[in-house]
Amino acid sequence: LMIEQDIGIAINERQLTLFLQPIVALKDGHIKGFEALIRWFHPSRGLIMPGNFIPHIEESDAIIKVGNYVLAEAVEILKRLRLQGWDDIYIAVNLSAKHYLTPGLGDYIKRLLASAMVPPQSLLLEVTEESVIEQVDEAMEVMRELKLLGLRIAIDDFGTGYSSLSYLKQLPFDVLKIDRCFTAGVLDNGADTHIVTTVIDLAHHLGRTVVAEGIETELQSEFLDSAGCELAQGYLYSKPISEAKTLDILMAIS
Ligand code: G
Ligand code: G
Ligand code: MN
Ligand code: NA
Repeated sequence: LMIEQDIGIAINERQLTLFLQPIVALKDGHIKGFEALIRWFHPSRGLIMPGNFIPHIEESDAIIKVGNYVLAEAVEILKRLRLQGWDDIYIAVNLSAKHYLTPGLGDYIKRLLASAMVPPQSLLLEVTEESVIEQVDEAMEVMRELKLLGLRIAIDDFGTGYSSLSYLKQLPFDVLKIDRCFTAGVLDNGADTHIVTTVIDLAHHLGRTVVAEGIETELQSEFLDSAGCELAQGYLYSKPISEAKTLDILMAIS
């Protein structure tokens, strides 16, 4: 496939960039972290969004290359943030199932963090329900290894996969991200209202933190805060932005 060769070039020529979307505390609006979302600035095809290339490489080794690049870039951004005094901001990185289950991931991340002198708590790894449910024993082992390193783990797009509550109870993740297909209707769809409040309560009973995704209105934000949700992300606060812009935002609010 053309795209796989292009990916190698894209990495070498640094055509891949991380945009960052703020994740804010609902109680006071403070930025706690950023989700890293990849962008491909292709010299002839222009901007390619992740939805238009990640799915094409997800089963190939190219996804490992991209994932390792994203992890390295995220750690570099964390290092730069720390140099400017932002040492308690975290970055969340999306990991594909194949990459998550590839041996050596923990060692790779450990080396990146050590050489940048960034603490493991600053990195949050987002994995989808699917990655952990399809090979649950392997996934559990990887999760334990990553947790031992001090990394934090989030289950992304929660509610869209085939999550079983028994797995949810067993897996040692830290953060649950409620997919925006539920938060979108939280104020006008009775079923979504109940799903969202129930998921928040369930996560809290298991000792996890909740991030609501896709928050677009003040009313959604107020509802989630009153439902006990700690963190939120969405266009209400900010779109994904460049690293330079994140620094502007952080300066403006401090
Ligand atoms: O940035 P955008 O809103 O287009 O993101 C679309 C989807 O692409 C996200 O839901 C996310 O799952 C995926 N994605 C974005 N960046 C990355 C990345 O660095 N690695 C992987 N595996 N997926 C990503
Ligand atoms: O799948 P994942 O949750 O990793 O990716 C987040 C995706 O959701 C990105 O493509 C991002 O651009 C998009 N997104 C982030 N905030 C909002 C929002 O408030 N509304 C909508 N419609 N999309 C959002
Ligand atoms: Mn995500
Ligand atoms: Na999501």
